[in-house]
Amino acid sequence: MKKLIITACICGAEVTKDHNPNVPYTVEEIAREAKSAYDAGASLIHLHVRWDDGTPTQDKGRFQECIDAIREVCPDVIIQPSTGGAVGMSDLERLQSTEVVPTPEMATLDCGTCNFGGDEIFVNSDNTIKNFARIMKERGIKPELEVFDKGMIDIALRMDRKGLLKHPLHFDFVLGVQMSATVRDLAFMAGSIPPGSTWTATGIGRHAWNIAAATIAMGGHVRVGFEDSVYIERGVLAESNGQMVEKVVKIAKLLGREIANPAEAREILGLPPFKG
Ligand code: KMH
Ligand code: ZN
Repeated sequence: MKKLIITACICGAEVTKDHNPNVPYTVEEIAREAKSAYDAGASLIHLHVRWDDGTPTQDKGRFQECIDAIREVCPDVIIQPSTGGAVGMSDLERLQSTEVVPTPEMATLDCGTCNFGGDEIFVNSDNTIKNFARIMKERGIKPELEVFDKGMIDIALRMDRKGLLKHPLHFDFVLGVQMSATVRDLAFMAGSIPPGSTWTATGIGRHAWNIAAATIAMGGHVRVGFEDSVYIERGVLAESNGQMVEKVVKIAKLLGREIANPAEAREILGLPPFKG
């Protein structure tokens, strides 16, 4: 089995300090959380950014500041800006995170529209997805194909047939937002992608640890962090993203799976070696 890539989704766009006071907002807090995850074994940082008051933003300047600050303390980590942003943002706003310098190695590409709790709808029309995919391909950015239900795999594969994606494809299965966070659904997702693709999975909220354990056993890669869950165990708030990554490392060790460093993660994902 390939070594395990751990992605830390350190910030998100929806979770707040009211949920957990350790959720990062400022540039310093974001860099602190990235370093805690990196030191614990994360090779990839999935990045959203905020203004100091916690408001989510896709502002290019704010992304640049946060990425520069992360780079100072995590010299070789893979940084994957979100192009999902927060519900309700325009496509142009969302794409700003791909305009930083140097061009990101990866970015997320959300592959469909879904319910996002309460009255919220996360909108990704076919034309949005096509446009984002085309721009990422032109800029040499590897998309992480964000999948909230099986139909989104089918949409991604349609984009692939139009020549908008470069192989090997990399998927992220998000369980517990739209589709259920069950091992049955996880296995169905993992069995529905083309051979040679790589995949990461995350379980939202209390599902984080079951999905992490199943994913490690199945040979997938794991995402954890404040974006997806604020608890380290039932009723206990996590102190940091690093603490959550440490827990994944422990589960992986128990199951005999080694952890990938950033260079190994790049090789597994088919990314070119890091130039620095
Ligand atoms: N915040 C969600 C609306 C992504 O990063 O691409 C979208 C999201 C997915 O988090
Ligand atoms: Zn995200």
